[in-house]
Amino acid sequence: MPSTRRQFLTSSLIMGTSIQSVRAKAAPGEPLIVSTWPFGKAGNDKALDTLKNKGSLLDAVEQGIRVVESDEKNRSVGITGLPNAAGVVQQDACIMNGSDHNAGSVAAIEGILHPITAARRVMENTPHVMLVGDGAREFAIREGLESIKVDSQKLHKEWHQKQIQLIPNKRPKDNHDTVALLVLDRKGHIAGGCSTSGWGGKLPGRVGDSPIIGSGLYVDNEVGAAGATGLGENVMRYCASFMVVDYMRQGLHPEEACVRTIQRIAAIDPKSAADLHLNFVALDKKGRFGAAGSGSGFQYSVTTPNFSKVFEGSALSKKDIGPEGGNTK
Ligand code: SD4
Repeated sequence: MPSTRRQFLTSSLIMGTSIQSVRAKAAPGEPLIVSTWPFGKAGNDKALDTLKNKGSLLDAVEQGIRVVESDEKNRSVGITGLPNAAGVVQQDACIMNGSDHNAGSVAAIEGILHPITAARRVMENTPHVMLVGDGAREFAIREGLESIKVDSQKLHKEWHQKQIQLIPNKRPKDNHDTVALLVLDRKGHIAGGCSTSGWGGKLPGRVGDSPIIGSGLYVDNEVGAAGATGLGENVMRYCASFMVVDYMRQGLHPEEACVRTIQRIAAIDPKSAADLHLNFVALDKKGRFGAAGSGSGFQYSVTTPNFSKVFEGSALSKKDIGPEGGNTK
């Protein structure tokens, strides 16, 4: 696509579909919390309360995500999340701190109630960034984190398998969703985290984008932060959250950075727009925020001391992305 058309498309998307978020921003010096999906809002509110009660930036991220992980009605985050093809819930989570670029993550962890806390402990109590599988579970238990016997999950195997099956080309519509939660504090420092049970029906051992720094989450204290939800395979192959932050570094508004990232991926990827399943949220150092999805219906939650509400992200249709869902170059 010629760059003028691309520019027009980007600006018309921003002006047309998500004007609220483009105009809105946090007041200077006020905290800002942005998370994926309407279910992130309860997490945002908790994160804001944590900051108000003198919790640290990382406390705000962790406590906010714990609220979403604790919601027993949530079928995509926490221990009640979607199982893999063997009927077992394997969770992924990460946390990243902008000021020192520290990060921690756990992947394919089983039976731990708060993977976000496990990720934070990896960051703070080990020399590593990422622990996976049994090693991650054993570490979390040694750290004293709440756990259930993995066998008790397997008891629910039948129930879980009725909920979801591994049918690669016919994925049920609502078989996924990650909470990615980003926080900008009063001092202008930024941190973020992610937690998910991942793509429902995934192969046992499959790890998605959410615990991978730069893919499901990226934080740069000089610029902003971004988080992803959607089909992790399409996020990981592009380090997509890093890409969103990089567009913001070049001066783009967070919403525009999310749109550009989807367009860039769609230009390379042969899949149709609808099959990309890409959604991003972002905030920048100036207190601006935004989001975009490769299809319609991506909602996200934004909280400041003045408001806490759900916004619509810019929706890129097949037409917006280009013929065959790609090749907009
Ligand atoms: C994954 N990105 O495991 C996660 C799942 C998700 O919306 O966010 N779905 O691929």
